[in-house]
Amino acid sequence: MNLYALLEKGFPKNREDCALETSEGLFYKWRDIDRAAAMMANLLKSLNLPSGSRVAVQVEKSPEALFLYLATLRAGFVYLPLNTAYQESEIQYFIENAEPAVVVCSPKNFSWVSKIAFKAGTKNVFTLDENRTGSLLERAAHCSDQFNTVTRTNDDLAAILYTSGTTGRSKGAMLTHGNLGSNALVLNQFWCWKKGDVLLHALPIFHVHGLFVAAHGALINGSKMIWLPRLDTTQLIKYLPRSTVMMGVPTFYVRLLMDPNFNKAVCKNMRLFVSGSAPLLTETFNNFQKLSGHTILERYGMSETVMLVSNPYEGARIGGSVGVVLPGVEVRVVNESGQSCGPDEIGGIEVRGPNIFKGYWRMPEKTAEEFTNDGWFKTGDVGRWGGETSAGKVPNHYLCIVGRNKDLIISGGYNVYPKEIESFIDDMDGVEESAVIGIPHKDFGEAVMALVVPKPGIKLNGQAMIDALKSKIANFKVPKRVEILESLPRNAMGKVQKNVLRQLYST
Ligand code: MLC
Ligand code: AMP
Repeated sequence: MNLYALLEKGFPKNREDCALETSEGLFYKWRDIDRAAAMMANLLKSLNLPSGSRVAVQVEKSPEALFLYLATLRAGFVYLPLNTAYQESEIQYFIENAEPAVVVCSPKNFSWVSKIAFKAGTKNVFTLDENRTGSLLERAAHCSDQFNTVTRTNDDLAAILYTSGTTGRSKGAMLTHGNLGSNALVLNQFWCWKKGDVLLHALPIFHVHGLFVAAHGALINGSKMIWLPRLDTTQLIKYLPRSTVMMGVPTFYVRLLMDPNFNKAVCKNMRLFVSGSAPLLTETFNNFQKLSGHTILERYGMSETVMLVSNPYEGARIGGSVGVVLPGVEVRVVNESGQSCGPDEIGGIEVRGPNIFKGYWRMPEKTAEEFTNDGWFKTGDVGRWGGETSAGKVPNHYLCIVGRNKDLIISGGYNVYPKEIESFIDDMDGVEESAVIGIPHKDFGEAVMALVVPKPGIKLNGQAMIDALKSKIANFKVPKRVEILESLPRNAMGKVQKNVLRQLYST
């Protein structure tokens, strides 16, 4: 079934009800969503695109950006969201790799994005601004507001999400209508979405968390969303009293705790705070419980799988554990010989289920590598069933994430692969070699740090390197700290000892 049709089944009978309220004081009804998605779907249809065409979108968060996503589903094309922080070289890679038939960008980026897109063979480049202007809406305004949602099977592609690669460039995770629909239905039940729920939405909508977990959650339940362009704790505190559900990365909770205006009264109508995308510190979990009276529900998932494991809505939510396996999903923790680990034994996390992606876009070999012979997807995360956390004994059917066997940094919920940053640094003048590591950061959980060795006789300036990187890569990937070293520590095999560096710079 087309995912849009599934979501639409949850829309309230009365399409005059408010579906979306913005911090600018705009109100959108369910009927407005339906009409806007129909007009944009008609525009896409009028372009006579081949089946399976990708619609790549790099725009600021706005209600219209959400409607564009829904229109793409409705018209049966494949949505490809791109982080607004991505810069030229990053966008060039995604467009060349995905070969989208349509690119939608912010008007301010049109000149360089369109150049890249036209060069890569894209025929249609539209603009969309956060203030409801741009050529996409101008063109859609001439289209009919009636559209028969295109039939799609569960196996048809709905979206491609690029996730950074451990070795090379990013890989496009192909998610189907069935992957996303099954997960939306499971979460609707598991988190006990109710009539009258209001979702406070402040996450970006170019990732799984903001788009597929949060927005789908509200849409499939016919629940109103309060739509904030970004995380701003003053705005959260303003709207929390009128909300019942909020989802955020751990930084959301760290920042709320630091705000003197955050208290129990602000949360009086809330029933659920969800955290995910990065580890939630037990300290944040406990302090939030004390200050707000609410127990954060932590869950675990990834771009390739959507949601896998969650603390229960009813039942114990345990700090330091990501909870129990979601209905319909299978999770196993395996040791190096591929055998299932017993309780308290650490191993690689592997998963199976209707929510697991179809594979990486045009990378059959990479896809094959990431699946076991018996069809389990290797997450690259390391965990254990049960065991002890600082909160005490964890039941054996609860999963704890203890680390990653992929060289990945998660900063404020965004993934950064050290190899990518190292290659940018190594290309800079005067650099002999570099090592990029994650160091603890009180706001972002982890922060990117670079250790750089200059070429003989060259003096490098760390701050100048940071400034230069800012114009090349997305800001969240730019190291917060650069240290210049004479050499990098290496083991007997000549491999850089990142664990030694992490220990050295972790305080
Ligand atoms: C912004 N900066 C970051 C950053 N976000 N640096 C490191 N990590 C981040 N996440 C940069 C800014 O550009 C700025 O740089 C400086 O850090 C301070 O910025 P800020 O104004 O404090 O940041 P802010 O705009 O408030 O953004 C922080 C944030 C945001 C945490 C709210 O990053 C965010 O919304 N993260 C959510 C990511 C997310 O949705 N992840 C889900 C992935 S899906 P300078 O140099 O200009 O000072 C997934 C699967 C799953 O993982 O399980 O959900
Ligand atoms: P992404 O590739 O952006 O989808 O990020 C997915 C990764 O985020 C997972 O593989 C985990 O490493 C991490 N992750 C998501 N949720 C959690 C969580 N609750 N605790 C720890 N790590 C998490």
